[in-house]
Amino acid sequence: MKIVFATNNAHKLREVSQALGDTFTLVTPRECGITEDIPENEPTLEGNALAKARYIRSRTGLDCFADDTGLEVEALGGEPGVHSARYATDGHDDEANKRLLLERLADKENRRARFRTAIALIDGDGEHLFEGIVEGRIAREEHGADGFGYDPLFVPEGEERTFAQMSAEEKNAISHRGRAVRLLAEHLRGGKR
Ligand code: ITT
Repeated sequence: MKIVFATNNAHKLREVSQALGDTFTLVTPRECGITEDIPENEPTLEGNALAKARYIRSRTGLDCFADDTGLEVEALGGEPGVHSARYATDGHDDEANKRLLLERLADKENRRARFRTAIALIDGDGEHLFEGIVEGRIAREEHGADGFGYDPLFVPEGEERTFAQMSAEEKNAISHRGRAVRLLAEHLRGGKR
């Protein structure tokens, strides 16, 4: 089954392909000839995921889905949330984002945080949303070299290691994205297309 995954993030693509398994062949926007940045200016993760999927649907007419993810930190009132990619700068500067997060939490005892992923799918039946959440905390310093983005700072509940210290399989088994993708896969396998 071929489906377009509306992302320019190679790490996400790897995680999602692994979680979906061999039944699905994921095609990227680039492989469909779409090279421009896909707009994501909505105030919510769900809104951005839908906007990305709608953009690809209108350009290709193909079944497609998009993922928008945010890190929601309790002591920061849910920030960076939907602004996670552009927290410190206008670009996707992971190092600056992690530095700013540690700075803002420097005097905070409450380190509770969660990752939340919204996946929007557009298929023959219309639009569908799937959500995945993992609770955890922000470490005092970075640990590990795997994963991407904020992974070196995020310790999921019940663990001592950050996501960046886990294998891709371990992260997918408990992560926000892994959870949302399993709901997506269930829907797709249910033949509701
Ligand atoms: P798209 O092309 O799919 O939009 P993106 O990198 O812009 O890719 P998001 O807007 O969803 O993706 O990501 C928001 C931010 O959260 C960005 O800084 C990512 O590095 C970070 N992020 C997303 N998923 C993550 C994960 O599983 N672990 C750690 N950081 C993550």
